Amino acid sequence: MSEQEITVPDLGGADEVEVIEIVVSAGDTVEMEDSILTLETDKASVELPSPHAGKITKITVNIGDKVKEGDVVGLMEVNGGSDASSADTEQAPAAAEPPADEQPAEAAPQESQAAAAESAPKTAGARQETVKVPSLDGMTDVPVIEINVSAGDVIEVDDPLVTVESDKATMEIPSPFAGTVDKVLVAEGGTLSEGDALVEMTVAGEGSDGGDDAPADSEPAPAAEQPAQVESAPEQPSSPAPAAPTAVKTEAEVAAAGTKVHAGPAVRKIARELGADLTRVKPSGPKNRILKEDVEQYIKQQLNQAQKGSVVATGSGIPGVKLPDFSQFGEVSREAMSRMQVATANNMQRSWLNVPHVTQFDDADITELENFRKSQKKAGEQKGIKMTPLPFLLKACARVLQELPQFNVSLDLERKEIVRKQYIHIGIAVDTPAGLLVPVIRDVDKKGLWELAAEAAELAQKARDKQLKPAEMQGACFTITSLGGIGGKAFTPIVNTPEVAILGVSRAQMQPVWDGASFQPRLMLPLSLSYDHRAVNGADGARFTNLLGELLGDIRTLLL
Ligand code: CAO
Repeated sequence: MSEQEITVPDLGGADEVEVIEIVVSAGDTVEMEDSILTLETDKASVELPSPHAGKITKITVNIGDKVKEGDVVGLMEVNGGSDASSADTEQAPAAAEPPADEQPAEAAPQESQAAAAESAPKTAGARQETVKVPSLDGMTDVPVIEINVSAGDVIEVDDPLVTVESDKATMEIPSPFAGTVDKVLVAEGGTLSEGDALVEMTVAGEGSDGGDDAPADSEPAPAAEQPAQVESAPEQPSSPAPAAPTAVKTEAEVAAAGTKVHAGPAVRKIARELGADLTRVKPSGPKNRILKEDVEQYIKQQLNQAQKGSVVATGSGIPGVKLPDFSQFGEVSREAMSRMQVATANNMQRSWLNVPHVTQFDDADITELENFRKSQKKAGEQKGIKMTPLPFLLKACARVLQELPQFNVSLDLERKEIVRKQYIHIGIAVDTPAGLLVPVIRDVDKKGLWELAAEAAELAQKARDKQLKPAEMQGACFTITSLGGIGGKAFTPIVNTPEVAILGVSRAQMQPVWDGASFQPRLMLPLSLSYDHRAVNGADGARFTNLLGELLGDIRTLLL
């Protein structure tokens, strides 16, 4: 054992930085690279890692202190005899060290071996991966505003690696693999574009999320292979089929969930380990940063609550639902919800709690539409495309969105702005064995009925085969959820926020309709339009279904 000073390393040009978080205290045992402090400059927060493995004997700074390169921030007893070997190893120029995999194991200093083994625990089939930036929707040089992981972190698939912020959105880039972070290749304040290397990691071997069948490159796996996002997936936006994970988590998702939290990587790591949702933790640090103590306090509260009774938390200050012990009523069994089910549940609840829903009901007379559709059966057989009522609904809704653009918006309440979309992409809810998914058909207004029929069928099949890519589930302005092939008279679909409206379609039925002289048998299609009453008023809701009814009633008007 020898006592060593812990000093502030090179601060990349910054003169003085503020201590905003002290992660350890005297008596704590730490590993090399474990966080000791978090320091904050004007531009970024950085962690001060432990230079050795050992025991902290003293921390000589306080939160709020200003420190500069070389300042002593604490003392520690270093494990093993002389620490010179590790210090030498660390300070040796990188080029002088052979790459780890070329270094003969027996020649490596003991401490290096231990550190390597610990920072990258290997299981059978473990492999090295460089995670690269996925598609940023065409954006390049997007500033990195937060690094969410550090070397040595053990992470799961979809854990956020970094947060980037463009003019338009804040996005978290999730990990496509489970495993151990070996090296973070980006810095806060830097910029990223698609394909840039983010993180080097050791990916867990067979039997884990990042098994050998994981994709060889580091692009996010197709949705079906990726567990759904629980927080922002997803989350792509929420209901009715929001469960699909996304390559990056958008600001809307993050903001909708209140997930824009300020916390250093060490605190995030603790929160992950303890299963604490940081969006629910009350910050007490400077600039609303969440400190380690805040996470501990939150966990204590949760435990107290749990001891008082099993309560399903709903968030938003709404009292939870207390579950009884069901076994007192009869035999029960329990099974874990899939990640997709959890994500769908969260997204439904998020939308239901955030969006004041109103549902407008109406019927459209599709007698002529149906005659025309049936007349196209032969043509469809020749083309190998099945023409269902859905393409007509897509085309008619695209027209209504053009005529009533107040439905083609999202609300940005943080900035008190309405985001008007100059494109018409429509999501279609698809019922799959794994749950609801919403693939998106782009530029519906520019496509013909056959093209829409083919694309809808292809996307629905991909959804059922778990082959949809995250990009194929993003960007919808509006959603259609058709239960027409299944049944029912009407329902109240949940808006797929941040969209502001969704059309539910039930089963068409022959009905006697009064034409002023007699009842006529007409095929009536029930429409259920749910909308966000903050963005759309009731009169517009009725105008939407009126116009949709007119267009579906005489599809020649779609040509005008
Ligand atoms: N009224 C009467 N019949 C209808 C109809 C309607 N509104 N809509 C479709 N049909 C008919 C079709 O014409 C087809 O009949 P035929 O086989 O005789 O031609 C049959 O129902 C089955 O259609 P489909 O389901 O294969 O095709 P689709 O284009 O209508 O729908 C899709 C595609 C993906 C929307 C649908 O398969 C699906 O998954 N729907 C469920 C969506 C869902 O679960 N939403 C709930 C979300 S809210 O919780």
